[in-house]
Amino acid sequence: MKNNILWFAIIILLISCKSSVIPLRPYGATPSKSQLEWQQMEYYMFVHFGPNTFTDVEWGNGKEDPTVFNPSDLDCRQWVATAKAAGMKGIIITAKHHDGFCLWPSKFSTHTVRESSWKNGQGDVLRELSEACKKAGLKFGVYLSPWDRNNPAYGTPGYNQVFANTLNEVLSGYGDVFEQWFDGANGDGTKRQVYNWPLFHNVVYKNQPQAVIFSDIGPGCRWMGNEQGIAGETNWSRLNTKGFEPGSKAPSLDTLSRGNIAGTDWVPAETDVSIRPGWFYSPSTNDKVKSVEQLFEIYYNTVGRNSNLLLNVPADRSGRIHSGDSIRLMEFRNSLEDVFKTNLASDGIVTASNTRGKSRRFSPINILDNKYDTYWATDDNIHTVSLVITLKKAQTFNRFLIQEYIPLGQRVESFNVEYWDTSTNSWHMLSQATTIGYKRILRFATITTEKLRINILKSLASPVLNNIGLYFAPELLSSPSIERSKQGDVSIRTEETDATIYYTLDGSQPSIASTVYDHFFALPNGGTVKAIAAIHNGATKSEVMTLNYDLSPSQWKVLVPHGADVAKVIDGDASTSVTLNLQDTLVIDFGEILSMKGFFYVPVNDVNTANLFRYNFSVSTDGQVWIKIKNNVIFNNIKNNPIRQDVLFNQSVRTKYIRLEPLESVNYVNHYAVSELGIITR
Ligand code: FUL
Repeated sequence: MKNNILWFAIIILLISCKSSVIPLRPYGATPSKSQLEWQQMEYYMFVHFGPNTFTDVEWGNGKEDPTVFNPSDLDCRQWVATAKAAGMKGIIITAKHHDGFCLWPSKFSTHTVRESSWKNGQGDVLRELSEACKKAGLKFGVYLSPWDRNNPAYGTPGYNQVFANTLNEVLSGYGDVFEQWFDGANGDGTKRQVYNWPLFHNVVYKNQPQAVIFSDIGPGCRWMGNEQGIAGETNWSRLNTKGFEPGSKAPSLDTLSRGNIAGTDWVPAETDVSIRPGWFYSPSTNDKVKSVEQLFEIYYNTVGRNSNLLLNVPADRSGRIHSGDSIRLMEFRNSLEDVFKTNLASDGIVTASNTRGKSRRFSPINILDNKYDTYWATDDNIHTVSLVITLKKAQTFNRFLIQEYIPLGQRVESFNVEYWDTSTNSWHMLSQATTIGYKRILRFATITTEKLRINILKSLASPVLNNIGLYFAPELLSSPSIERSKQGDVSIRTEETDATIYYTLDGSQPSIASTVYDHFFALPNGGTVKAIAAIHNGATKSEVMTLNYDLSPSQWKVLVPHGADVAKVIDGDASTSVTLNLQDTLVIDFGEILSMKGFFYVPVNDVNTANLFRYNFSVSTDGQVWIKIKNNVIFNNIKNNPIRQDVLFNQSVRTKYIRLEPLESVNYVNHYAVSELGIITR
């Protein structure tokens, strides 16, 4: 009896202790199960593939001959093996891009693999890829462009049902789809379609209820607002979507990159960016695959800023991922693993200035236990709080990783990290930042310390953190930069102190046996410059920087418009630009007759700038009689991806003058920007 009373008392005590901790309620909108799983994928592959791969354009017009699509050696298992070896968790394929060409034999189109020469019209890329993904345990996702430049119904209400049928066909025929990617592009201004988004979403929900729907505004995940691989430094996973639509009615680019602090819906960010300058494969970009250094920058600016990273690696004309891209991906993965394999804080002791209900369940030690679902939290009224991590011994690091437990919402608005300096016996600031979200990584100069303090400065509700890590990233030697003046003089620079620059002009890879750069050199007629920076006699080398030059504009003059500034368009310096009125035609005099294969336009590399979108282009040998080579054409995808645009002519033309007539800027405003205008003769 006595024993029973004792047990009863213990149970009552336990119950009362437990109930003294107020349950932790979610704050605001929270992720669904699929959104959480999706967020944990972090990094996956985009593959742009289709007729554009063979025609060397970024946007096909839908009139291309389907027989151009003819990969000689298509191997989706090779894509999957590459993605897997790169540490990616899935692949999203452009099943149908703006040209309307379907990579599967769709019943609802006559512009498909069935009409191509590939496998005598018997092939199905979606079948091969979905099966290869399944076999290798990678997730499979689908990009479908509602904008269709081939379908005759496009621009009429009937098209919505055609698109819904197409979507249904894909989502019911190829197994599980983790993400349905809807491109927001809607016509090139000539034909517009009012999309029936509820209809499209219902097709997804019916066939693939777990799929995360991507668009500018979700509902599953949102576009980050640029194609450069940079998420907002402040990045909320919440967004106000009411009253908005994908495409031109989407929230501002700034809002897309930052989210809304008090947003009503959970619409986390996904950043899509290509490993090459364009989205589709082009032989001309084989030497422009992003460097490991650039990929790291992208990783920190996306995954390290609460965004998933969708890295595009286009398949080439053989139907495989080009060796240059796959080698780069492996180099990147190895370096990434080297950095993040050991958490230098893992054996540290953590104390907090507040722990929810003083309960073990919410103890700060949970942030170092490597388990996703255990976390530290504070009492409800505590929004400003500090954590101190004392390491077993002093550690040297330059990366700080922190995670909020997002199943309970995103809460932290700002925080900083300090380190203990034993020489002064005081705390010093290491880094400060705003939001955390699923994952935040901070970079700073290498430091050695045994004590660290994390101060949550502002939070919308009691902070809930589940992970903290400290890492050391070896400094990479950055590639040199190469510039050529208007006169054609090339100079090469490095920001690395004590580094030597080596370069070649014959297309070969530079090494420490190549020419040492010590002075600018003349390259007025163009050529290929490849350079590296190296220290310690080549023991540490940067990646190769390559620049291809054509004729230098040394003798050229801008005839109209007038004004001193306008010479910036031919100064050989892409960092300078001029803004002209849309009425201002640009005429350049080469001073001699040249044989041109095409021209290039360098826009300002900023999505908010009014770059040129639609134009006419003419040539003349005497400045009187003009031949129009391009009439009312557009620079494809220049709004979202404002990079150099190379326009090749069907045949070479001999000319002394060129004339660029602007017709429309990307933002429909009355002016347009030009960084450089040049010619292609090689
Ligand atoms: C954009 C498209 O216009 C590009 O061609 C590319 O597919 C990119 C991922 O989305 O909206």
